[in-house]
Amino acid sequence: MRRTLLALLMALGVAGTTVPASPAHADPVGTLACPSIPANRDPAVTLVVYRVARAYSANDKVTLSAFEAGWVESHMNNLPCGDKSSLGVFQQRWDYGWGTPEQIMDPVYASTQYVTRAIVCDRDNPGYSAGQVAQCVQRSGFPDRYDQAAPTARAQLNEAARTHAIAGGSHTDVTGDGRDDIVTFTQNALADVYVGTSTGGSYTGTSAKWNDFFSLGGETASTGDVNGDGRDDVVTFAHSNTGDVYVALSTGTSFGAGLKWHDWFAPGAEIGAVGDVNGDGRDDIVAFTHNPAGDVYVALSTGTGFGAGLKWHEFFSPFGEFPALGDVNGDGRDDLITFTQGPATASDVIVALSNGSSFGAAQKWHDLFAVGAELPRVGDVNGDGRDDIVTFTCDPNADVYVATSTGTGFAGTTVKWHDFFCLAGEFPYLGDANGDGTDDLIVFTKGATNDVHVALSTGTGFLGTTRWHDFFGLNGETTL
Ligand SMILES: [Ca+2]
Ligand SMILES: [Ca+2]
Ligand SMILES: [Ca+2]
Ligand SMILES: [Ca+2]
Repeated sequence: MRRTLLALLMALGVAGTTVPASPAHADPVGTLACPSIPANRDPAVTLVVYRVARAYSANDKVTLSAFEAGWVESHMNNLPCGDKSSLGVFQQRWDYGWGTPEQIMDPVYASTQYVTRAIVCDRDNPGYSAGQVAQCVQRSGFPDRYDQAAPTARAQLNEAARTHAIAGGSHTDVTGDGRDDIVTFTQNALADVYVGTSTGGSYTGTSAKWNDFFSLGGETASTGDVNGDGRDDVVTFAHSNTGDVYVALSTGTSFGAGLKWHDWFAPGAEIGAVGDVNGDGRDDIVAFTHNPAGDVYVALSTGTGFGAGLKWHEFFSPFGEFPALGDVNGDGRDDLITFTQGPATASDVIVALSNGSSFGAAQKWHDLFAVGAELPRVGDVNGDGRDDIVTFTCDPNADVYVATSTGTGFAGTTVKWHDFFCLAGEFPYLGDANGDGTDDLIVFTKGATNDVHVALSTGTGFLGTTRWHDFFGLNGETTL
């Protein structure tokens, strides 16, 4: 995409990397009118817009305004063309100071330009509607179109938020002492990574920065032991135009420099995940295309990089489902799990077991779990070596349900293991916080308090909730 655009501009006599301070004349060269605009959104673009807005802590109105503007300008597509010199999802003009054509064609850059300006517009004009904020940034000749797009924009915002929330679980023992720690990625312009290390009864370290430039807005940040030294490392999927995957290895007290371990994996709106699918002790990367094709690709870790991406399954976790990885049968290899997340009549949990070189046939392991908007997670809560499934309602009931793996299915329907954990807006996760071999509940409250609460597993339930950290994982950060 980038090279094509640049070549076109060069052919038209424009140096793609040189931006004049002001338009050379009324009808600048380098214009490519769009023959047509796609009828529907590109989910890769909506996800980036959502993630960038979130990383900058944009409020709901500003985020909605970005979806209204993107829908009106491009139907949420990264257009390499437009009216006059307009380009990209927001149809920004390189000859009016929005950046170089290459920058504008990077959806992360374009979204950052939009969002940072919209935040200022909203702050200066608190009475504005979302559409008026969009107009304040876009300065369109058709100012009313943005608010008219509100219903479409809201639906796409909700869809992107849902996709963004797919994080089934990953190991976070970055010090390698057997206790899972907590990690937060700011994913804003600073792109810092902070760690709170478990003492077994609390997390220590406030502002303990382990890396100062890793995982930008729009990327998927995850964790796992990719080199098999017993310490969990950080991994980020760039998606976007590049499909790069970067790793920063844990030294036990910090994460080293970000290194590119793959240059084309989980591009666009694909879902990236980290787990050891061939059971060699090194975590690998998995990409769910998460589209109607539902393909699943794997790139195995060599200890210093990820090998070629190979298809390990033909149809698993299509769009709308919640994919995850976990060793559900306890053979040391991570398997595929998907939560269909329909209504109560269609909330199945499907598994495909790893044989070390591919994933087998899909099997239904539960037929009523993680209904609708619940947040499912995968982890070994009873310590038998097989990963179980946990779901958080994250609503005023704040219930936590568990179904434990038998090795051939998940047992237990509406079995509540905790009845007050994770409210709306909070982010739940699993990890063995005290290192006793059972995964415990962790929740990042964010909001005004930024607390981290833990409820330890007894193997048959979770104990009362206690605060393990009082300032970790702010709004907009990715916490694991
Ligand atoms: Ca490691
Ligand atoms: Ca492996
Ligand atoms: Ca397995
Ligand atoms: Ca535990």
